[in-house]
Amino acid sequence: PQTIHLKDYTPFGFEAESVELTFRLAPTATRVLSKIRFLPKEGGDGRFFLHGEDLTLISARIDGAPVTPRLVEGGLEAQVPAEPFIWEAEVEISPATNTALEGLYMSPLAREGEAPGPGAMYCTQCEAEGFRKITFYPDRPDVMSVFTVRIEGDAPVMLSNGNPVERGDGFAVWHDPWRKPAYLFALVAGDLRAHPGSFTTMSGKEVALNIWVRPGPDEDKCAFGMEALKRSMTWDEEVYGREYDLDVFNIVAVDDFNMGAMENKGLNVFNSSCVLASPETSTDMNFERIEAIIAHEYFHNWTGNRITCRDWFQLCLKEGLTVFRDAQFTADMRSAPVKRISDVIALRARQFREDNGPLAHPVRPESFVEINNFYTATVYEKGAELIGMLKTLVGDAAYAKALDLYFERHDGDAATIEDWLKVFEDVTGRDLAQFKRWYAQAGTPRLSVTEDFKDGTYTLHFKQETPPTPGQPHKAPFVIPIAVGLLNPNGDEVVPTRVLEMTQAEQSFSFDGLPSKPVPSILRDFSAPVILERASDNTERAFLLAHDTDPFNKWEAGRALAKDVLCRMVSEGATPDGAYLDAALAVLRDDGLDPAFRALALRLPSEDDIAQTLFGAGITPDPVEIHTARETLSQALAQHAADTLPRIYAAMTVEGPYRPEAEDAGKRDLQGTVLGLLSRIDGGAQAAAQYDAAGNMTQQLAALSCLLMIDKGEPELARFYEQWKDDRLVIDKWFGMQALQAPPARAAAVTDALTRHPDFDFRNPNRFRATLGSFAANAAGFHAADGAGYRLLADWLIRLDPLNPQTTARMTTSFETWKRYDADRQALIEGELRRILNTDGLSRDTTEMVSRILG
Ligand code: B3K
Ligand code: ZN
Repeated sequence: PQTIHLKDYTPFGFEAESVELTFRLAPTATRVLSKIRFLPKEGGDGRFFLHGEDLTLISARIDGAPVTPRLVEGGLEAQVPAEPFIWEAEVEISPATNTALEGLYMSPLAREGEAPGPGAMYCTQCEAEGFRKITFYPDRPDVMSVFTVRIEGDAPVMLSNGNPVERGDGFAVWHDPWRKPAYLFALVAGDLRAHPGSFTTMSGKEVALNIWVRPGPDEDKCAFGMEALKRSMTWDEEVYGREYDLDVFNIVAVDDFNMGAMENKGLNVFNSSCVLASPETSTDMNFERIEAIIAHEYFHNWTGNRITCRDWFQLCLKEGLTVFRDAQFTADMRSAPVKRISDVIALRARQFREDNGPLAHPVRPESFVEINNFYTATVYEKGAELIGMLKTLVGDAAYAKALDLYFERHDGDAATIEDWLKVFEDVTGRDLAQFKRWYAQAGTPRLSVTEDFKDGTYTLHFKQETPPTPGQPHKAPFVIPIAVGLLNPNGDEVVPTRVLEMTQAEQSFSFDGLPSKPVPSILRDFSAPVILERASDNTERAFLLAHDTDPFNKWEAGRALAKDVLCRMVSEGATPDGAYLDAALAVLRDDGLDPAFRALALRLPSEDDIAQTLFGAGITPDPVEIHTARETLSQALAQHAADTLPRIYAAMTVEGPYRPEAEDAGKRDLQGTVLGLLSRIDGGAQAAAQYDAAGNMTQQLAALSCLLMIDKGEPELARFYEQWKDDRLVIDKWFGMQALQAPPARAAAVTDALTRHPDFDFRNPNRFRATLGSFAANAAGFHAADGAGYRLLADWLIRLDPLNPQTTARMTTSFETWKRYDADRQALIEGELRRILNTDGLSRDTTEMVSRILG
């Protein structure tokens, strides 16, 4: 397979002035007619190449005269005039047999060899390079055009981008006035029902909003998504001054989808798990995630659609910025500290893991084989961290000005990271050359710090070092904003938060006029995505947990304490540390703290996090020992807090009807945490009672999870299935929790049995991820010493790859940490990776991923 390089970028030689598409829908023989007006560009090389994949070319014409283009690898070439011309083509495609869920496909997927069911809908996914599976086209984001789409078929609802123009018997016509790249194209057709809404924009324009679902129970699960959409629209007007720009905004829920959702212009397509919600079937976490994803896709209308990317190397231009914006939105809607802490937990779990393994790559990669493999935590989440650092460095006012300038200067453009940084340079007069290294150098910087105190002056000495990553042995220093505050020994803040700007490999910062040696609170609000290394002890950590005024660092102190205790339990056979148990109990009892914060502070670091930390400290982690240590510490905390648990459990009861709001959700979260501890001492009595009484999915699932945790819950699992067997999103949870929570020694067998369940359709990405993805997240089970876990996952990846390369490739990342483990486990994993790689006809997607993981 061919490697594409950023440095090879060249513009396309033609302008695509307008695109007219006609779809004649038929499950296995859809005809797509295209009519495109191309203008040769000044200085272009005249080479006319159109991408195309899995297309049957029926006919082609240039200016009305039939032509026979040359079919080449990945597309076609034709001789074209030096003047503007009209290209026409007719192709045939087969949506009903498209299991890759890229291009035009049908959902639910038809059983093999059968026709799609009567409820099946047509649906598209084009980002990144799926449009070339629909028709021949210059399928690259810098080719933007105005699309008119005519859909012919018998579906009651037929949608595309933009505004509706005409609707008649058996056809619908849509026109999108905004120039857009092909990856934002979308078409949906089927028997769908709308949950309608409307929004009046800041300039008084009415926008018709719809969430489209299949007829039936889903119709009652749209209200929350609709409200979240309206709140997103208001927020983007108020905070970024961005107004919506079409007469309609449509969202469609689809069951078969490779990711969360897609921001197609005016026609967002959502994985049904990321838009449908009801109190009975969705957890608080589901509600929060749905709200965030709806906001994210909506925000893309300006950061992604109105201003798009020049090429796919610039992906973080739209994704990092849009993740940053949706995080700001969630912080405003809910609790800012809780959102920040949750995001950092996720960043460390996914991005630090990626950045410290064989798949490490810069936020702006320099080469790829398959771009779908680069929709990563690094591009998205680290990309968002870079925006946050930039905002910290230039300040809020300059950030706002720079964004205004960005929208003004680049509206309608396919832009680059250089364009993005330039608006900040122009607004602030700052040189951002060093900052740009964050986009180019991979790896998580280690920031170590030592201190001294003399004559009232307190000095922090920082040193930064970024380990080598694939293809990048040496790194130049980054500019790192380090937010610092100082506390005196009584716990009062003596120096409020100040941002230190570190630019050198080693650098010191002093604070004078201090009566006594302070306790530093460093990297407040997690002001940079680095690993902070500082010799500290558990007394100081407990002190910060009790006194730090920065909520993030307050939580961080508790987490560092727990991690230190767990690591010593694993590596030195230490027993649960009293300092930790006392500190945790104090947090639990502190009614002055937000319940959601208390829940976060009581959650132990994940097993994977501990494995990563041990490995970083030069210790080979044993997943089973880590699991045991974590269980032991939880058990000790349960006993230590035994007298307090019933009181807190009762105090966190939420009265009245279910509301997904942060305040109620926080109480339920803490109550669930307490229930977990209680279950370790009451044999599951309270959890069983909660299960029976639960009136919402949050509490029902929390209770079931507590029972599974203590290896009980067999009857509840059966009842759960009976109750929910007709709701596929709830049944995903049923599959997921069994695979995730199975005791390590039985996890592979339990998961294997789940894959034989009649409801396991491995071609549905949600079900596949719920089962195999959850299993791989069951660290001790997945890493069972006999290798059964590795084999099970590899078997299923090999089976899924020919049908759905994208989801297969994504899930190979379960193996990305293999070099952390002992020689036996490494050999077992390497064996499975090689078995996957040697599979005949392995997709380009999976080949690239497995090769990179093997290194
Ligand atoms: N832009 C899409 C992701 C497309 C993934 C293609 N493999 C969703 C999002 O980030 O909003
Ligand atoms: Zn996005």
